[in-house]
Amino acid sequence: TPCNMTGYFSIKMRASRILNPDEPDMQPIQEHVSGAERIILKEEIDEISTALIHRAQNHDNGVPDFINLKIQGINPETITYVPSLPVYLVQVSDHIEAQKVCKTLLEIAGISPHSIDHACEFLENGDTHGRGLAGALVMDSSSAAIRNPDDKGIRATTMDFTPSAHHKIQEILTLYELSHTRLKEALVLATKVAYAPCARAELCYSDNPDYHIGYISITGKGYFRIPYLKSLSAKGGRVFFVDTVDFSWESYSRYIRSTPVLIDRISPFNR
Ligand code: PML
Ligand code: MG
Ligand code: MG
Repeated sequence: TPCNMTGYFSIKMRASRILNPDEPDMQPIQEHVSGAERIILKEEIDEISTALIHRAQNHDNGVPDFINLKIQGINPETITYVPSLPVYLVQVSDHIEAQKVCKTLLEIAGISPHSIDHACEFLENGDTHGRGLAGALVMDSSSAAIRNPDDKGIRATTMDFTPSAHHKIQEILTLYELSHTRLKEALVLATKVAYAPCARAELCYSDNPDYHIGYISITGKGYFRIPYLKSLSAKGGRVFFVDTVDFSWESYSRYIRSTPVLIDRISPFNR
């Protein structure tokens, strides 16, 4: 397209599986297997497409029978460039200590004790049906009111590092021996969410049963990575805390889902 002058493309992969293929009377149910996305340059399309399709077919959640790959040019005027949140590698020795640090950080971020309790409870036990949510819960920082208009979580998408910031983050992750963690993708998501209108903080426990590391991110402060944050039995997921005043679901959800955000500078890592 004529407006795609920076040459950036959004590439998104979703893989799912049909749950009830042998039930002729029932609508087939698509179960999510994996998803991933990047914002890349034209010359990377072949390589990244192959990598994402490979990823779709090699996930712990199982073998998909439906893979959707979407590639779309991005209008450069719509891109927001931001620095990554500074990363703090918090050192704790167990789950109790991790929970304590988590609550202190959220209080510093101005989240009410009521909202903190609700968020932790939700990530521990899931919704009223005991399910983890696909996507995030959006919660009022003071009243704990849920802002999602339906019972669906919201997924933050359309975000990445620029190629040079990507190179830099790989270098840092290698230096800190963190290349094999989920930090890189979590940092992109947390950074985008921290720059949303009315954003105040985020709490994340991995939804992967074997991964106990979680984080708290605070707008204007950083990404606080906390080992043992998630108890082994917790459902996991994400809560995005937002301010009451001037909050509009329409503009918030539009930003979270579709504003392209590129991290062009890597802020410091701190131990
Ligand atoms: C990390 O810092 O290692 C990432 C923690 C959260 C992982 C969330 C996920 O599983 O997607
Ligand atoms: Mg996951
Ligand atoms: Mg995830």
